Amino acid sequence: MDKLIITAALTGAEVTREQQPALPISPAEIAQAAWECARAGASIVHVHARRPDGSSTQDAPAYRAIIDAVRARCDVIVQVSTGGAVGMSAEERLAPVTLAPEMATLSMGSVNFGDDVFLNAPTDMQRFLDAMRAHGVVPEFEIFDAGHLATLARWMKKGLVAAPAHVDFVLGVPGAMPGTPEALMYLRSQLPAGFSWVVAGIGAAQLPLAMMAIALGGHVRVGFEDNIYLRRGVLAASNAQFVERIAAISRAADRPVAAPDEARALLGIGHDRRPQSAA
Ligand code: KMH
Ligand code: ZN
Repeated sequence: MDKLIITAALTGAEVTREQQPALPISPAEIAQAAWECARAGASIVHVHARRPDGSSTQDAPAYRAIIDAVRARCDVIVQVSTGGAVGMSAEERLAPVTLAPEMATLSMGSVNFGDDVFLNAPTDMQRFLDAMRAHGVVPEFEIFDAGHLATLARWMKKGLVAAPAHVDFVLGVPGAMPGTPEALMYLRSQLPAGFSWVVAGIGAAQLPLAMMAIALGGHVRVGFEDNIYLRRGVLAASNAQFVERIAAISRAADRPVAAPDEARALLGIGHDRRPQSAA
């Protein structure tokens, strides 16, 4: 089994300081959180940019400031969001990809998102993939629902994507696939050969699904974007607290945790992963 890659989703687009007082917002706060998480065993940080007032932005300079601040503190892989916040245009959401980060998320379809709709039109998704390829960015395909994995399979048939590639099962968003063991097992059963996967369980689903991933050979995403509570009714003090817990469970299960360069090797960062037909 590969070493465990832990992703820390530090900020997200929706969580507020009112809900989670330790939420990192400024580039310096995000860099501090990234450093703490890296020290605790994270090899990837998934980042969203915020304006000083806490509102979400996909502006390239805001992401530039975050990437530079993180780079100055540690060697963790910086994965930018192209999901942004609900209601943003594809144009807006694409901006951080122009900075050629090591990784970016690519949502594989539309889904209800609480009371909102997270819209991902097929033509926009294709545009995101093209932009990532053009800038040498490794995509993490975000799977919120079973149909999203079917879309990825169609992309494979068309020659747009080939193994090895990496997906994130985001489970427990109200309106999408539930954060249950059965949902994870189904998605895993449908994963194309040669793909790696990470699970991001939302809210109370975070810990049980993470433990399943450790046992099954998947990878784990934790952090305030997905969950603000360490346990029922107890807010986490930091993103790193989640990472520490997962690293301890994984080591106890005899599965060592990947360092950033080991995660780069596992994810093909620094290698050309385009299918031959697209190279
Ligand atoms: N904020 C969500 C609507 C991503 O980062 O790629 C989308 C999201 C996914 O967070
Ligand atoms: Zn995100």
